[in-house]
Amino acid sequence: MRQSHQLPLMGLLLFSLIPRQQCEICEVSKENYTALNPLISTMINSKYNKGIQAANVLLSLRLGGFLSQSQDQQLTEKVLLATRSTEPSLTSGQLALAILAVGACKGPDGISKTSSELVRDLENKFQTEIKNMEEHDGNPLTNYYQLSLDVLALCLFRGKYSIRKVAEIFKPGNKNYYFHEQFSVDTGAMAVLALTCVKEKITRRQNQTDRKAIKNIVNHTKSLVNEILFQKTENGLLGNIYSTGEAMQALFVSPTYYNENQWDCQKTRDRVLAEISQGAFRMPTAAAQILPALMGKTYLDVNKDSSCVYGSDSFNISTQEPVSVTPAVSPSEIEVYYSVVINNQIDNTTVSVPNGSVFLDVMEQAEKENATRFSFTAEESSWGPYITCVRGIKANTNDRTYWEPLSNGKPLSQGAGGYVVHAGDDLAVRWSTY
Ligand code: CBY
Repeated sequence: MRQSHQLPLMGLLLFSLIPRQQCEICEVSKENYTALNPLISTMINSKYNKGIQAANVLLSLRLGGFLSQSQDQQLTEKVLLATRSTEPSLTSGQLALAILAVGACKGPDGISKTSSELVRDLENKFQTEIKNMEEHDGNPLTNYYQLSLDVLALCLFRGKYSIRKVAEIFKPGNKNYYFHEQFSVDTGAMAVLALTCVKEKITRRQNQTDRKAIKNIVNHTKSLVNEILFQKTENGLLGNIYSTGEAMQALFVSPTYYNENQWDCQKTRDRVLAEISQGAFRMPTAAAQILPALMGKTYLDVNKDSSCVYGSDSFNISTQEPVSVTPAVSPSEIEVYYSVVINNQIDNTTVSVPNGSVFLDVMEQAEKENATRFSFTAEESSWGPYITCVRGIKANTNDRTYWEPLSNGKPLSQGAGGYVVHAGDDLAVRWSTY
């Protein structure tokens, strides 16, 4: 064959060799980076009183290459200090996130002594999660989102875990993927990322005995990808706006498990961009979880580069204020109804709060007026306050119980610290099982 004929053929061959993954990722183009400004300024300008909450943000900004060297140093120190000082009380997923964040961009060999000690601690915490499942009807200490983070961090940073156990516990259909029988897209997405990491690692090892585990893991991943796609909404979101970022990452890493016509990545991306401009991501964790996907990155890229790319001055963020769409608090007061619902017993009251108040303010006001009937405690989570106990009754993961906040009979789609109440709202916290 003459060379001129060979060239197009070679081109065709090369084209067919380009991994399909390339076609599925639809990151925001450089010209549109300004659309990401609100996310980045929200993350950089937050205070992070509890340093561990900066882990998600550090991970995200590092993956995107948005930090200057000094910003990187500051955030890393914050995360490390918080991790070291609170390590025994950290949940497994919090520790896993800290390891991912601190180890990001360093490469698996570049991790410091501190990080490898943290990896050992994570191995223990993961074991404790599994032991809890064995002793409490399959319920982990935390949840499958955190167990997935654990496996991901152990897989990326040379931690020890049993591949067989992973293949066994992450079986699709397991109750831990569901809350109220509804598939949790966040949880499924994180599991896909973890399982993909494990699969890639054992495939490279070419160990005969791992064959069966690989087969199981591939099948689990396929099912989870299908469940995620099943939660695609009319407007392009995967689950809801807060699960979409991580679900996009899950779909980026598993392009061979679905057809091109099953997911319109551009539509999803454009919807997310529209929501950014509406202020949906004014919580740093929300911003942190959406940013990597918009940059075409996934948590599996955490140790792909051997050094961090530091942001240049062209990305000037410090001058910008975080987007705030909270309505200006006017001095006027509004009245809302508030009840505590325990089985069939309802205890209600009417409270008056300043216009612009959030659900938690209502709970505090009710408690102030009657501490016996409306006492409660909340813990600060990376998504804001999480209600742990009302009238002395405590949420417990061993029996899948929790306090469910409702507005006009519907579960809140945001936490108690984020949901702004309206005059006449019928608010409640209900003792529930998920
Ligand atoms: N992170 C975690 O461990 C949390 C994992 C997560 C799947 C998480 C959502 C997803 C994420 N990206 O972080 C999660 N929620 C879980 C596991 C849970 C359960 C917590 C108990 C357990 N087993 O660990 C539970 C009880 C089912 C739950 N979430 C309850 C709630 C309600 C708040 C309850 C309370 N007592 O305060 C609430 C408000 C829903 C409701 N009305 O009952 C809720 N969650 C919401 C809305 C959310 C979203 C937050 C969105 C926002 N803008 O505030 C969420 C992102 C998240 C946090 N939950 Co849960 C899901 C979503 O909408 N996409 C790891 C750790 C290291 O940070």
